[in-house]
Amino acid sequence: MAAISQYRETMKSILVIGLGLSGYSVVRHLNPGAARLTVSDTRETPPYLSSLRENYPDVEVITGRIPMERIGKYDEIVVSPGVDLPEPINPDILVGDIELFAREAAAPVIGITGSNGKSTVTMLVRDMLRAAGRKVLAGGNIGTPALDLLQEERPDYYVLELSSFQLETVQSLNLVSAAVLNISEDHMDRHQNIGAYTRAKLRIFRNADRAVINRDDSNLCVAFRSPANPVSFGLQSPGNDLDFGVIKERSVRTLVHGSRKLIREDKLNIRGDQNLSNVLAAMALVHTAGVELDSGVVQAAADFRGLPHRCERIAKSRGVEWINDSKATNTGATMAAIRSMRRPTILIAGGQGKGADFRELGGLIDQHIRHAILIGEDAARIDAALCDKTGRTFAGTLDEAVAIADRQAAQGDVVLFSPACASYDMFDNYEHRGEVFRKLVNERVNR
Ligand code: UMA
Ligand code: ADP
Repeated sequence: MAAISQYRETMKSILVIGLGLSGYSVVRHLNPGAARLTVSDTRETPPYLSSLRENYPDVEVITGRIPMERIGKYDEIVVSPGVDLPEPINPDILVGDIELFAREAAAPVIGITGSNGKSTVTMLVRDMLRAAGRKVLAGGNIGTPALDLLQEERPDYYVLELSSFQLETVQSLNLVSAAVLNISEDHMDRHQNIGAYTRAKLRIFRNADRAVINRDDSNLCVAFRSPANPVSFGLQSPGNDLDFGVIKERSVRTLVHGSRKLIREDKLNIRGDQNLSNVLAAMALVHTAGVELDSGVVQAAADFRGLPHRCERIAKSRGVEWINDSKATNTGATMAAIRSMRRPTILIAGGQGKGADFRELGGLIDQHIRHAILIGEDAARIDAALCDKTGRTFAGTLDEAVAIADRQAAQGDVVLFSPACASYDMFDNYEHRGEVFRKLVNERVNR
């Protein structure tokens, strides 16, 4: 007995903050037999509480605010992404799940961050590498916690979607190829300002072998100073043989790597300039990770059909197209969606604005939107960003918004549901919001 308690005394003591997907994956990874674990969560009933109690009854759980004096007692603190710490914690002992992953990953890792397009590019890269015959595991912010990937057989490549929150606490991540797709305001309720948010994103290039950067994004100029031998992508001709871009010949756009033509825009299944950028970024990542862009790999990009809730066409009825872009949880995504619409558009937007500045989006709505239907907690803030003559209606529920859109829409119009906001005021998450929209639209158009 004495030996066991002595052993426990010498075990590292670790505090895991947050008991959602990441926190629970950290517990599984750290294996409570090998470390003294405490898990804390400010929520009274965090998502994995009952699983933890059932599978790891010896792990101490603290719900509600953890007393600050206790925090100093741990050897290491593993914080879940997005958790607002009550006080700054010594950065030498503060890590996240991605840092733990980086310490153990035994295959090359490709990393993707940016304000928008991360999931799309992560899936494109996965599909392209698989088409090249490589074994690939993808995860991270996209939904499968990175640490869960370590439970599987070692792949040829890991592909990680990384959020600004996850990047804040990485030290030893050494990516074979890393991309920042774009920077526009997001999570302003959590980051001090856009500068702090950008700096968190740019941490992806620390120790990276190669950097992939969007040269169309003026917020990313500073990234070109990365020591990781940058390769750029953008929607104009690349102008050299290293970079990726687009050339236009007799009004047909073609994606190119230097002077090599890769594929025509009209051969791609996913549409809009934002997706052209995404495909170019994915190609640059695959190439810089050392995989040849042969015809099979390029075809995999062309075959990619896009993910649900991202400018997804869900119905066409009486000449009106309905588009579900529920994943647009910030203004940048909604602006990209509006710009990609080729027909008169009715927009449904609103939700929780996360402290965003809606002025630029407001200007674009004034220019391009036939009628705006505003929902959710921050509807009035979007309304305030519109000029007086832009038609708009407030709706109390999504059901009401869909009914108004149906009345407003004429043949040849598009109804675009692109909220520019988080969903938590009215829904469980963006997927729930998108599924509710899909159901409401189907009920309406199939009547
Ligand atoms: N929270 C508290 N108190 C706590 C712990 C959490 O209030 O003690 C709140 C915080 O606002 C926190 C939120 O709950 O941000 C979610 O925390 P969680 O521990 O439940 O989150 P996980 O289930 O671990 O999910 C996280 C990512 N969530 C966030 O970064 C907010 C998931 O990304 C990711 O898929 C998952 O890890 C696996 O890696 C989601 C997301 O919304 C999709 N990401 C943001 C985005 O894409 O914009 C960054
Ligand atoms: P993320 O994982 O960064 O949230 P997604 O691929 O899930 O990115 O797309 C989220 C939202 O951003 C969707 O509304 C989608 O239409 C939009 N989007 C996708 N790619 C881009 C891009 N390159 N620029 C701006 N918006 C984009």
